Order: sequence, then C-alpha cells, then structure tokens
Amino acid sequence: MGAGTWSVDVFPVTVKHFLRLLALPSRAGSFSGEKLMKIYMNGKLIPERDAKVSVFDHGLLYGDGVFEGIRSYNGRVFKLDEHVERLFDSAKAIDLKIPMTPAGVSRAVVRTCAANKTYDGYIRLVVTRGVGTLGLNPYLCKKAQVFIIAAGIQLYPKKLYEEGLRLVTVGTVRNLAEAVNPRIKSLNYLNNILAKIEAINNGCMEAIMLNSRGEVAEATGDNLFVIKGKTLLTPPVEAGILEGITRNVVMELAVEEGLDVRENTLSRYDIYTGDEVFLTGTAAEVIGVVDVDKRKIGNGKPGAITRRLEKRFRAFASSTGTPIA
Ligand code: PXG
Repeated sequence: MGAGTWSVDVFPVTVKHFLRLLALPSRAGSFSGEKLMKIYMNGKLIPERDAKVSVFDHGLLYGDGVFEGIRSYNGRVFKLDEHVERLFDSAKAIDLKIPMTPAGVSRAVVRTCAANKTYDGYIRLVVTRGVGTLGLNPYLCKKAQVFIIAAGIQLYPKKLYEEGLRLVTVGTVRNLAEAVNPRIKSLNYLNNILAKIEAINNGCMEAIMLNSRGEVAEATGDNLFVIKGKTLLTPPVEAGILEGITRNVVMELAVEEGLDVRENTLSRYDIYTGDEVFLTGTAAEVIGVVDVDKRKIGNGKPGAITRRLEKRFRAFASSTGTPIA
C-alpha cells in the first residue's frame, strides 16, 4: 500500500480518490507521499498506511454506521458540538453504541486536527458498527469502530459561486422517514448516490430530490432554499431531509439580514418561480442556483441576497468555532 493511501483490506482507496468522489479536491501536498496523515482510530493517532478496517466490518458490509463531515476554518472546528450531537442522535436512532462520550469525541476531533495541522480543512468523523459475522445481526458485532480523517480542502472553484449551479429534479425519491429516516446521517448513502448519478448523467452537478409526496426535499448533499421577495423558504425537517448544520446557521444569518425565514412545504413550482435559489452544506457552504429543470432562476446569475448570505456565512465561519489547540 503506497503512501497517501487510506485502505480497507479488500479495496485500496487513496484519500485523493476518496475526496474526488466527494468532489472535494485535495490540497496539493497535504497527503502526498511526503507526509503521511495521522488518522485517529479507536483512541490512537496512527499513520494513514496503518489505518485499516476489517472486511468483516458491518460499516463496509452493510453501510451500518454513521458519520459527520465537518470543516475547520482559521484554526477552529466549525460547529463541533452540533456535529457531535447529530452523530450521537444518528447513532441512537440505529441503536449503535458509540464507545466514547460526546466530549471525548469532540476532543478526538480537535486532537486529530492538531496532529495534522488541519487549520482550514475537512474532517470526516466515522463510527462503524464494527466487526461482525456475515449475517445482518448488528448485535453480534464486537465493538463500534471510531475513526477520524482530518484532511486538506480546496474550496469549490470561485467561478462556481459567481456563475451558480444548474439542478435537475431526479426520479429517485428521498428515503421514506418510515424506512431509513433522512435525519440519520448513516454510512448508507445509496439513496443520495443514485440521485447524484441521475444528476451527473443529465449534465448537472446536483439534483433536487423530492419526497414520496412529491414535495421538494433537498439536494443529494445539501439543503435547499428559495427567496421570494423578502421571504426565505426552506422545506421543514418533516419533508424528509437531513437537518443541515449549515442550514440552521444560514437561517439565523438570514434573520439578521432582515429576511422573513419560514420552513414551508415546497413544490417544484415554488422553486421555478423563486427570485433566488441556493444550496447550503458543509462542503459547498452557500452556493447560488441559476437553473432548475431548464427554468432560469431570476436573471440567470446567483442573486444579490444569496451572495450576501454567502459572504456573511464565510465571515461567521472563520470567526467562530472550537480552537484547535
Ligand atoms: N443533506 C444531505 C443529504 C447531506 O448529506 C446536507 C444536507 C447538509 O448538511 P450540513 O450539516 O453539512 O450543512 C448534507 C451534508 C459530500 C458530503 O460528499 C456531503 C455532506 C457531508 C459530507 C460530504 O458532498 N452532506
């Protein structure tokens, strides 16, 4: 296994490749052969070449586990408590016992960032069900595995924020809350991946996913917002979405901007006829949408309010958070 390689026994996956799948390009040199990343695994920081999970881990066999994608800005971990709380809620929902306290997980994240000098980066916090049998029964798994990758990040190209994204509504319906509740940030992202495939095959980078009632839910890895006049609209959690941490921050910033913020059931009509549309997420932050199903949004450029929220969000993100000691 070469340097810069994150490996699972059967599938060698380079970290660069892993991040490319996330559309998160790596910062040149940050995990090249020159310097190995240190990965947090079950209480220890180990060289990435030794950071392996078993082929019998149910995280791999069944997507049985939970995760968080977190950012660090300017030497601080952004919204760490909120991410750790969501991780524990996701774990609770799938009856997965994380063998650490929330405070312990937070400390481990900070420690991993410090060891890798991840001051402006992307953090992947993962808890898998652990090693078990080839059967589904999760209670036969020995112990949940906790690992943390603190990697470099390069923001999406500036051009994308200036020109905006094009979206397409896809046929893959967001998971039913009664089946796998979208509030659970589980390792099984096939629902979103199927939608992403449809988007890409239709020449778009992101998709709009509807729920089983045909209402707008969210994008594959981002929440969705519409601006109409002075009102900011976004689907409620009951529409079957992940309650995004960026979403919640942006809703607060929008109130400060003087917008009337509402969680409303939205149809595609509301999106098509919006003055502005944008997405929010840990990776994308706030990004304008200029075309949905070939309907031009506004004047075909990211709107003024969207651009203001984007700047406000960056200013806020780079001035708060848990210090990386
Ligand atoms: N909806 C879904 C389905 C998500 O997965 C969001 C909304 C936004 O939530 P936050 O808390 O990040 O504001 C997410 C988060 C990726 C990637 O590869 C996406 C997320 C997390 C990590 C990586 O695009 N999505």
